[in-house]
Amino acid sequence: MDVVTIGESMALFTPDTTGKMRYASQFSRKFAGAETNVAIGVTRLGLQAGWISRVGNDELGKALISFVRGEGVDISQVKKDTQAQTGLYFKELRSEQDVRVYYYRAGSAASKLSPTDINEDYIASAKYLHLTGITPALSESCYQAVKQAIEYAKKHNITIIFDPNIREKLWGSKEKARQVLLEIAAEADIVLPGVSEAAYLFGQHELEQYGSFFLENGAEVVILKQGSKGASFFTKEEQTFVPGYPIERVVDPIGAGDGFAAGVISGLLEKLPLEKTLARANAIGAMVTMVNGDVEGLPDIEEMERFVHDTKEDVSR
Ligand code: KDG
Repeated sequence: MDVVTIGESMALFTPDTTGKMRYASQFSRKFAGAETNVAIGVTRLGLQAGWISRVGNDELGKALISFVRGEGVDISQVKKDTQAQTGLYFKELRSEQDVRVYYYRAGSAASKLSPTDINEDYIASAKYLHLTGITPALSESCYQAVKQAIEYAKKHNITIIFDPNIREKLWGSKEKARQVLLEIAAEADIVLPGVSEAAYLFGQHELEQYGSFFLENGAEVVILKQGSKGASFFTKEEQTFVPGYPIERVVDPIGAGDGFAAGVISGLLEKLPLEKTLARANAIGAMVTMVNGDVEGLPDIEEMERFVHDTKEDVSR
């Protein structure tokens, strides 16, 4: 296994029309969740990913497992819960600039994840453990499951990559969110915050300072995402900005950060230098925004290379 991830995936419903969702009567049903978005992203790039989770033993849970398995992700660590349901998530596209999400996931099967769901051998079989700040926000037992996974990863020298993915709707209090997210960031080797997430965790500062704060907090590599502008990486020795790929028409921005994370993981596993890794991550993040759905725009290697090549051609013409 190249990467193992832990978290909730949900059935995603999107109105077939743009505008206020209250007027929508036709919806498309897809599946999404930050961690499976990343697992699917790295699988499309030719790597092996595994997903640890729980789904309801219901129709949507069964369809969700089939979908993720169909994308080539290992689902051997996904349990079907007979006591709780698969969570739901609605994505309202009011306009291209105004996308809103609504969760129906409190008490879901995935929120019942606990340390007993984390198999030490499975974590030890991976090169990377991918974590997001969403999972510990779901419940106390999910937070404990994440801590258990970190303990196993440390024991077996598995690289931990952490995306804070702050979802205020899931955290009861900002203080609690900050405390838990900084605690996990301190355990991670690589952290992937967005600028607004860095500001949420450390207050308003210059971009360069965010790099230092996360390094001082314990990370070895900090990758600060700056949307379509690009991203910067910070290590103790170096800091570099890598420009992004501005997209003329963003169809759906949700999932771009997960595509970016998939690009980072695949670049690092291919031993690309950090600058090339970030260029790849920027390209994949941009490609995800061009398509409706969290995972539908994730490219394979050829598609990604064609996108990068064509974009460069456009610039030089
Ligand atoms: O990053 C995209 C995710 O936000 C989306 O797939 C839903 O996992 C999700 C969440 O918890 O917000």
